[in-house]
Amino acid sequence: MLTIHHLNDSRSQKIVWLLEELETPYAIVYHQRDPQTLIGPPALKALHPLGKSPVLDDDGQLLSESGAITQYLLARYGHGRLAPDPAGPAQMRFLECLYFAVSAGMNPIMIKVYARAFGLTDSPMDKAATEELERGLSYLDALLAGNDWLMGDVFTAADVQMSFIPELAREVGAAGVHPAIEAWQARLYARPAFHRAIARGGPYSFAQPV
Ligand SMILES: N[C@@H](CCC(=O)N[C@@H](CS)C(=O)NCC(=O)O)C(=O)O
Repeated sequence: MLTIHHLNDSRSQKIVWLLEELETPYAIVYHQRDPQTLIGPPALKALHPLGKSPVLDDDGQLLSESGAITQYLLARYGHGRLAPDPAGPAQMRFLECLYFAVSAGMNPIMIKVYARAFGLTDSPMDKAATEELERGLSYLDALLAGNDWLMGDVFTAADVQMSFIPELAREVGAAGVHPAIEAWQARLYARPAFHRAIARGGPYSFAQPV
């Protein structure tokens, strides 16, 4: 049995969404952020040494890290769906997107989150992070220009994972103007599985569904 440990208003929403796209049965254990600090609750810290959400429980085995969870779900429950042929030409771009969404794409966002928390907004570090984030968003915008989805005309798990980057960029006040990203977001938020995931996962303030 699959269980997802889900923290409100967090990237674990992407895993709930992926599970809805895969139409795989799953249960949710809900965790709530501290309203002041936004930190996850002690139960989440006790669950896994990394103490972060999401955590996937598959028959008692725990997996942290949303990128790893995505790859695991695709390999174990995807049956070829929501991913390109691993031996085909789209695999390089797919892997790049999956990893960018949890590493280089998130790094400047997290720097800006910490800059805000520690009163360092507009510091040289914060400005450097804004520039780096803009470089990533411009790349994403270029990938999407003329395409419905990151892999072209096929929706994949990379679209789900990557959707967090422009959402968080907006949250830290550095989304810029990127028409292809905005058009892609409208397509993402129109997906029935996205709405089912919101219904099950709870309110998600980072998206502005159309
Ligand atoms: N690289 C990890 C990051 C996980 C992460 O930072 N999760 C945040 C929510 S988006 C969290 O658990 N925050 C609560 C806390 O740090 O206590 C992933 O992609 O899963």
